[in-house]
This record gives sequence, structure tokens and C-alpha cells, in this order.
Amino acid sequence: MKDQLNNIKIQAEKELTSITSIQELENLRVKYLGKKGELTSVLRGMGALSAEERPVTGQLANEIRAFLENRIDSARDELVKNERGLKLEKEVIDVTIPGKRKMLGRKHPLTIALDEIKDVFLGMGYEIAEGPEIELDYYNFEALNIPKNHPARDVQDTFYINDNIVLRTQTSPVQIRVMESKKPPIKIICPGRVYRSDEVDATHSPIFHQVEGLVVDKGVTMGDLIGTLQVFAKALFGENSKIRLRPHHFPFTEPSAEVDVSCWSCGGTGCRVCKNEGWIEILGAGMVHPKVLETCGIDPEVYSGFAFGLGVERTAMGRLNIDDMRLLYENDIRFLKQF
Ligand code: 2NL
Repeated sequence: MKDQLNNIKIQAEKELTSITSIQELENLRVKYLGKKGELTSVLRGMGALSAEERPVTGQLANEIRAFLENRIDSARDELVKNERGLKLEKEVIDVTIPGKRKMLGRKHPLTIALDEIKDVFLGMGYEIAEGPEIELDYYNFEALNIPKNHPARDVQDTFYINDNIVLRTQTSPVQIRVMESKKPPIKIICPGRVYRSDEVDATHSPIFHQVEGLVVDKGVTMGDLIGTLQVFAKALFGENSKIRLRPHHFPFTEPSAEVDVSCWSCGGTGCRVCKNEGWIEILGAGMVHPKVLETCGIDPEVYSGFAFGLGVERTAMGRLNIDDMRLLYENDIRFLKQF
């Protein structure tokens, strides 16, 4: 039995030298000193010993236990020290390494232009109104005094869902809905996506964005329209910008005009940007047609109004010097990064 005990001691000491982790050490402790460990099972055989042998063997067993416990404890101390050291080494932070630069997103050029447009009109006290992109023929055409045979109503130009329903071709139907449901004074802009059956090229897209404006009140005049558009042009294209109105025809306004702004590139002397015109067309506008007011339940003898419409893509392209509309939809990061 003494030999058995000594063998346990030798074996355990030997195994201790190759221990590399606390878990391994714990396994070793259980193996030799645990309740079902080797030392314990040897001691269980003590009953078979003579009365003289028993205390001697018991003492030896206790010495070996104490010895091994001691060795295991110091091995554990050593391991804990090492593991902590390793952990500290592994987790060391070099505060001198430059940080990882985060790629910051930015506004899309269309959003930049739209936000600038909104800012100008919000600053003049307009409210923003929105409405459906899938619209009844009634709101998109009928209520706007656009006759049944008008070319804009042709399937060549308009996406029809069925005979009664279209993808809106402008945001005016939103303004019709507001006039129907609210008494003047009305002072709104309607930004949004609109649809026309156009081929894609440098200046056309079947989906584009528009902002229309509408003011209806007692005594609203063409002078108010011109003043408003002047403020708008100066805010977007610079303090020295001028506007001019050319007579035009829209079924929903009378009189109607196309509105040019003096070229933001040459200031009006003529250059490549304005094709030597000195002027660049940016909007359509006019006084709301009495028939349109009447259709919406507003008495044209009491109230008058002006309205205007502008293309956001066009404005963004002018404002940000972009020469091809397709660039606005391709989402090429090299292009978008420039704004
Ligand atoms: C253009 C022309 C325009 C309007 C839109 C409008 C709306 C109502 C009543 C009367 Cl509810 N008019 N909108 C008026 C004139 C021109 O847009 O060239 N847009 C890009």
C-alpha cells in the first residue's frame, strides 16, 4: 500500500509538469484527490491493514495529500498569473494606431435640391401637402380643365392603370384635393414623384419629381406670383438672378406663362450652359383658371389664385451643374460623392 501511495505521488508530480491550463489542473486534482480519486480509493483499502501499519500508512497518505495539495495550489497560482499576463498581452490597446475612418453618407443631389426648394417656400409660410401617386383620371385631368382630347391624356404620354386610374403626371391633383376639402386661404407646395411615358435620355425619365405651388385667397394677383418667383429664383440661383415670363398656354391657368431665370453661369450674357440665350427655363406658372376654382367649390368671383410647377431634376441639374439626368438615378458613388 505504501508503494501504491508513493506511485500516486510520483505519477501526480509527473503529470503536474505538463499541465498548461487551470481546467487541466482541476481535472488532475479530481483524478488524484477527489472523492472518487486514486488517493481516496487506496485509503479505502486501509481496513485490511494491521493495527501497526494503519497509522503509518495513514500518516503517509496525509503527507502525500498535503504535499499534492500544496503543489496543485502553487501550480494554480502560477497558471493564474500566466493566464492573466497572456490576457493582458492579448488585449493590449495601442492608442497610437489611427482609427478606422467611417464612410459618412450624404444627401442625394435630388434631395439637396428638393430641400432647398422646400426651405424657400416654408420660409414664405407655405405648407407642404402630399397625395397619392396612383390617381383618378378626374383629379389628374378632369378637374384641371384638361379636355378629353388633350394630347397629355394620350396613352403615349400617360401610364394608365385602367380607364379611370392613372399614375399622376403632375402633383396638381394633390392641390385639387386640398382645394376641394379646405376653404381659402390656401398656401401650399406639393412635392412628389410623377410619371410620364417618356424614353430615358439625358433630359427625360419616366419617373421624375415635381414641386407645384398654389396660393388661393381674396385679391391674389399676378404681381404676387411674380414677386414669389423672384424670391425663389434669388434663393436658389443667387441674389443677382432675374426672372422673365413668356406667355404660354396651360388649360388650368389663365393667363399662363413659362418662367425663365437669368443664366446662373454667365449672368445673362450668353454661354454654353444657357446655349447663348442668357435665360434658362425653370418653371411654368399662371393664375388658377376660374373653371378650376369653381370645380373645387371655390367661388372665382370672390377668390383668385396663382399656381406654378417646376421639375426637381431640372432644378438640381442647373443648380449643381449636372448635364445628364441619368446620373441622378444610377447611384454611382463616385458621382454622388461630389455633392
Ligand atoms: C410645368 C407647369 C404648372 C400648375 C402647374 C396648377 C395646379 C392647379 C391649378 C392650376 Cl391645382 N395650376 N399647377 C400651373 C402652371 C404650371 O406646371 O411646366 N411644370 C413642370
